Amino acid sequence: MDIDLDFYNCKLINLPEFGDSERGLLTFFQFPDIIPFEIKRVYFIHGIGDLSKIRGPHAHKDTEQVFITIQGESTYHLDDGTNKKSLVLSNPNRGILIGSKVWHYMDNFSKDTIFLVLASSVYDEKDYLRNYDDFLDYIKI
Ligand code: T46
Repeated sequence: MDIDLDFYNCKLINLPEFGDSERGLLTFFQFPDIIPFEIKRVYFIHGIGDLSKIRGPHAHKDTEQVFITIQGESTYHLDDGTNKKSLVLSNPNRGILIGSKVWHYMDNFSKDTIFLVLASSVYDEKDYLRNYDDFLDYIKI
């Protein structure tokens, strides 16, 4: 069951989990019933040596992404140009869908953090809004 995140273009997604603490847990995701877009790209962030650093910030014009903190902890900050929300993810059975046109960045990592990202498009720098004022102008269109 998805959990209402109550934030523009974003959603919390519960991933199915099978197994137990002896054999280990199996978690999966697939399109279309769990991930709401066809996955065109997967990347992951790991080896964060300086825990004061952030990833992002930026927004995407079209790309949607699901972030899963598969190990450790990370805080996800969301901003739709009017409202802001931050939430901590630390369980690999939960993902956050961050839709297009949402300014976002991640911080407060633990030293073992790995987060996996599923994206709806292949990498294209033209899809990025990396300047906050450009983002605000873009969402007015
Ligand atoms: C996001 C956060 C969490 C590629 O060549 N292919 C890719 O798929 C990606 C994601 C990046 N790159 C290259 C582009 C840059 O030269 O890897 C370098 C670092 O990427 P970037 O500067 O975009 O890193 P962040 O932390 O600003 O953002 C990345 C993702 O781009 C972004 O979508 O949400 O991680």
